[in-house]
Amino acid sequence: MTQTSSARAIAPIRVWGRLSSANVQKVLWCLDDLRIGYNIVLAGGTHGGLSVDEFRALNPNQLVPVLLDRDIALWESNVIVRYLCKQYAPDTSYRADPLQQALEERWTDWYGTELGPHMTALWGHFKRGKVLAQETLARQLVRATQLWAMIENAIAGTTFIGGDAPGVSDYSLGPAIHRWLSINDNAVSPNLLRWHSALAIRPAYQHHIVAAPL
Ligand SMILES: N[C@@H](CCC(=O)N[C@@H](CS)C(=O)NCC(=O)O)C(=O)O
Repeated sequence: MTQTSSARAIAPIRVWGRLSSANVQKVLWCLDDLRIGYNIVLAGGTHGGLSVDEFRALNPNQLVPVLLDRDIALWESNVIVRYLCKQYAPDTSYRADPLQQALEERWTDWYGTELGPHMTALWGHFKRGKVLAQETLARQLVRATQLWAMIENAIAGTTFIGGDAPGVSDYSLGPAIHRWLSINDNAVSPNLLRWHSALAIRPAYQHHIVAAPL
């Protein structure tokens, strides 16, 4: 199935992915939030299509998302989001000062290595039937709570991680904060709630993340 979004990029961009994947959601919410036109090719999960030679040529890892721009295939969701911000929104979503940009983007890499593995385990437990032993679950929740508290502190006084407008880390962590608040209703983190509300009023976030299929 192919669907077309609003146009802005010069050459049509194509994205391969499935709508339930957080890594794909990052890319789609970024594209639509920045009003970059693209076509989506549903792939992965029940859509299949990852083990054919044509797809392997796009991504030798045989994983989604893949983004094709100007006939060049990019994979790794965070790399794609960085590219889109820098290429298509350098004035709003990517800082000219490399140090300021690095400060913002720390959270993207940090999420991948520190918080992401805990979120994968918790999401699997609560939503995908990959049930954890009670003790493991308790440990994962404690550690995830500690790590989310770092972002809670980091965003005191700013609307988005990127400042006044969403930046690379808002796009890359967007699916995760929604998942965290979905599995953890007792979150008493005013800054995380405020940040999530600021994301959730954006139509692209609503569409690709709040209304995403499991
Ligand atoms: N580090 C990669 C991970 C990509 C990845 O693990 N993709 C998963 C979906 S989240 C996938 O393609 N799984 C196989 C499938 O969906 O069939 C990224 O951030 O893009």
